[in-house]
Amino acid sequence: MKKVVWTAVLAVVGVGLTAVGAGAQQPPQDRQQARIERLQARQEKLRARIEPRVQARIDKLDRNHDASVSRDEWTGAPKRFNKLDTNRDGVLTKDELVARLVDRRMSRRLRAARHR
Ligand SMILES: [Ca+2]
Ligand SMILES: [Ca+2]
Repeated sequence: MKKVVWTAVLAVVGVGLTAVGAGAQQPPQDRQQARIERLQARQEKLRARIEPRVQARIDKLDRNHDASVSRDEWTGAPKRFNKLDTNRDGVLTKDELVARLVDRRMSRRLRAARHR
């Protein structure tokens, strides 16, 4: 009788441990994918937060109202303009500025997650 009870207990514990183990044993690539997706969601949130601020700054500087900031409209340091003008076309657009700002904040986190 006692032996039967112990066998039942061990079986239940065994099943329990297997279930716990299966939960924790998500394949590494799935965990990595989930982490990257979380970071991408955060990136989207960051973009949504940054965009209005960039737009406000462009509106302030954009004297000819062509939705971009040319070199002669720029009031900051020329060196800074060059850094921000990532496609080197001589104007700063909202997309360009937002992409750069988001990228600068996120790229380190994303890179770290990909190489984990
Ligand atoms: Ca302009
Ligand atoms: Ca540009």
